[in-house]
Parts: sequence; structure tokens; C-alpha cells
Amino acid sequence: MAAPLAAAVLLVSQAALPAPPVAVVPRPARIERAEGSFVLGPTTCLRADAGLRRSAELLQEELRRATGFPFPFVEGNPNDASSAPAIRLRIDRSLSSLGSEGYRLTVDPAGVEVASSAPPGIFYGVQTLRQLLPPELFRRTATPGVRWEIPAVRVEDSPRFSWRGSHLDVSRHFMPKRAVLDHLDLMALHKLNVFHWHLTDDQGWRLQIRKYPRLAEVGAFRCESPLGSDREKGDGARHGGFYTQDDVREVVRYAAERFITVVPEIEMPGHAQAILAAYPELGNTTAPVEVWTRWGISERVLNVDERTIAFLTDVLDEVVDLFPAPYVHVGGDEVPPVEWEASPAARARMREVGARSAEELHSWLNRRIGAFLASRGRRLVGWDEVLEGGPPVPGSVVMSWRGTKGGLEAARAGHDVVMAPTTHTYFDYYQSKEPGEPLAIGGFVPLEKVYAFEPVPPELEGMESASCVLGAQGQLWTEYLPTPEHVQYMAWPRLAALSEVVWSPRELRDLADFRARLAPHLQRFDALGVRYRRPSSAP
Ligand code: TNX
Repeated sequence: MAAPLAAAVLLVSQAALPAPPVAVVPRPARIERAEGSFVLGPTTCLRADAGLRRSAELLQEELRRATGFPFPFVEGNPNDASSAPAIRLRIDRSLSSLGSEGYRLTVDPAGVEVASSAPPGIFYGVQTLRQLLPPELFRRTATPGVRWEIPAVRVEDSPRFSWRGSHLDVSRHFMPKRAVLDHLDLMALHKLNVFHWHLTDDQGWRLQIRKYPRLAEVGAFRCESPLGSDREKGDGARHGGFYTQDDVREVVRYAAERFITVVPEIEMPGHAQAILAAYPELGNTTAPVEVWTRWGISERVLNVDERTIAFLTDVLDEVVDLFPAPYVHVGGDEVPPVEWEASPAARARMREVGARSAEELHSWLNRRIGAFLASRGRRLVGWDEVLEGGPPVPGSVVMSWRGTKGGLEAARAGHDVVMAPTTHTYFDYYQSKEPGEPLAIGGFVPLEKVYAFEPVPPELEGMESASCVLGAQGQLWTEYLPTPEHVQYMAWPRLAALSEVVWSPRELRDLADFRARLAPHLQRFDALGVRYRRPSSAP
């Protein structure tokens, strides 16, 4: 694009102005500054190829809101060089070497072009573009007096990993749908593409299931929660909530518009006390059971009768109907063997299936469920315990949370792996040792530690099995995160650091550079009203 004369003149007159900062998070693989800038104005229009309409509309809505300019769509051949200044979104098959998520973004004084071989790349190019604009872009009304200047750049970018995840536990504390949608928006801004939705646990079942209405009616509410860090005392306050199937469909569609896959987690056979409160016949004993009012690991687990397996597959049938993702997470972590070892029925089941221990029985259950999911065209995802007691169903994905050891072992055995170790990716852990930090579950995962995380273990470097590491994700367990604001405080900016770990080339990772970009990035959070934690040592 050649600079029209007017723009060139403007360039000269701008020479004295400080250049707008270029601070994109996650850091693009290649970004070069060029001379000058493009300034949005009342005549700027939008051009988008067919098939990019929704991405173009999302951009249009935001630009209109923030600038007050109309940004009309101009149809027609996107290659025809019209004189109107434009932001152009264009499919360009010649960029296929960047992959479907890669893009090229060119800003020069005549306009903006986002090009990619596929729609996801266009979306990510737009995310970069948003961050090249002044932070007032992220306000909900127009800010008078802002100069909507975009520095001239040429960006070529594509992600390092395909699984760039954010996990959110909505069981320990229910998060309203609004908060989930807000979280998806923030994920999109950081080019994160997998939302791992932890929907069920001992303390609450959050998903309407038509065949088993008591799961939501009974399982979604508990009579109280633990009081602060006190293990004995309760707060006496009823807590709960669930998502209707219509809510879920909305969230899934909202995510899909932002190229985010929603992976639901339905925990079994442990972390299932809320199921037992609703349907006690699925348990191992007749002892009364309620939706749990304490944190920790409950010994109450599901039994492994055929009737229970039928219940689970019925539930999963509704789940696969709601979630088009190729993956379903079935938990599998922290299953105390106490009840199975004491239960004559469970012991008989062990003999019947040839399991020599509770661990092997659990592995047998995983394979049954994994085979069922495969029959529905889905892959099982499980926490790294699924490696114990026997091999998981081929095609399973292992989520390595107790360090990266399980992930390493799984990758060596040829399973795909997502790294989610407590050491670097548990964002329910403390992020600072400063006094006044709100109560957290424990641990210490400061921003720098997240930033330093390397998803590929050194043992796999240069090996073929390194490609089994699909990526990594940050965990937001909510025992001590009672509100959406508190979730944001724990998530940001640590999740921004993680976005760089999973998106940017490894050799470009540079903490000082990240910190320098974080300062302007936090202004975006300020404009959005995100309740992030301001890093103490940030400039
Ligand atoms: C361990 S990670 C759990 C969760 C807790 C979390 C708290 C995992 C698979 N299980 O149930 O919420 O620690 O940090």
C-alpha cells in the first residue's frame, strides 16, 4: 500500500510526536516497526472476505463503541484498490505456511490489512491489532479527544502450541454466566484457545442434565462453605447455582465465535459427592450424604455397578450433545480407595474384571468410559492419575498436574499431553508474599515463575515425542476464590504470562521485555475494568 500524499504530509508533521508504544501480549513471532502510522477516522471502512463476517462484526462493534465512527462494511472485491482508508480482513492461501492460526498484519499510512490462510488466523491478527490501538479502545463508550493512531508495523505470527488453555472451577464457587463470558473475552485477547470448564465436584454440580434433574436441583446447592481457612467452621450461608443447557449452548457459541474450544470436565468416580447427594444409590454405602460443605478430598466416591456406568454414559450423552469439542475431561484425580476396598460389591466387581486393586478398578472404569466416549467421536482427557493401574484408552489426553512427570511418562508412551503442573500453573496459589495478600489455598506461583515455565520437559527436547505436548494451561481452582473479581485478581496478569509461554517462540521469551510490555497492557485491563493484581516490581 502506497502512502497517499496527505498521509505523507501528516507523517512529517508527526515526527515530533512520541511514537505510540507497540506492546503486544503474547509477543508476536515477528514484529517490525515501520515509518508512520494509520489513524482511524470517520471515513475509515471495513472490508472482509466472505466467511470472516463474524470476526469483522466483532471488530466493528468494538471500534464503533470506542471511537464513535461508523466503520461501514464495504463489500466488493477485497483486492480492488479503492481510495477509502480501510481495515481489511483477507484470506490469503499463500500464507498457509503460517498455519490456520497464523497471520500477517500490515499497518501502513494507507490502511490496515490482516491476512491469513484461515479464519482463526484472521481473528488472532485482529487481537494484535486491538493491542496496537490506544487503551481507550477497551472502554464501553467513546472517549473524546483520543487520537486513534496505529503505529505502522509488519507482523508475522503463529502460535507455538495448539492447546493454550485456561481452566476455571465453577463448582467450589459458582461463577455466573456473565463472569464466564467476560473470562472468554479476556482469553481471546490473549490468543488462548481452550476453556477447560470444571463443572462438577464434591461441592456442587453446575450443569443441567435433562435425564437426571436432581443433579442440578439438589447437587447444585450446598448449605454452607468453610469459613476462611478454618477447617472446622462453616459460614452458615447457602451457596450454589447451575447453568441451564441453553446457558451452556450460549457459552459454547460465544467461545466458538472467539475460536475458543470449551472442554467440559465431569469428574468421576471421585470428586463426585454432589452426585451422591442427588442420587445416593450411585454410592458405596447407605450412610447419608450431602453436597460437601468442606474443601479437600472426600472419601465418598461413585460405585462401579453397571447402573452407575449407565448413569454416567447417559450424562455424557447429554454432555457431548452440548459440547462439540473433540475432548471430554472426566477428571479421575484423587480417588481414595477406602470405600471400594470396604465394599463387597466393589470387591466382587474387581474379581469379575480382573482388577487386583482399587487403582486397577479405576483404570478399568476409565477404559470403559474412554471407549464410550470414542464411540461418540470424543477423546477422553484425564488428570495424570489416569496413567495408574493400567494404560488409558488409546487417544486419551493426559493432563499433568503433579509436576510434569506424568506428562513426560505419557508422552513417552505416545499419549498427547497438556501440562498443568501445580509448580507453575496453579493460579489459586499465592502470587506474592507481601502482607495483605488475600487468603489463598497455599503454594507460591509468582508471575516470574509462570513466565519461566517450559511445557516441553528437557528429556523430550529434540525427540519426536515432544510433539505429544499439545500445550499448557493455567488452573483457577476456586475454594478460596469466592467471586468473579477474586478470580480476576488471581488470573491476571499471570494468565497473560502463560499466554506468552504457549504462544510465543521460546527464544523470544524475555522477562524484562515482558515486564515492559505489561505496563501498557495493564492500561488495557484498567479500561476494561479487570480486577487484576498490579505486579509489585513492574515498572
Ligand atoms: C488439587 S488438581 C485438585 C483440586 C483442588 C486443587 C487445589 C486436581 C486434579 N485436583 O481438586 O481444587 O488441588 O489447588
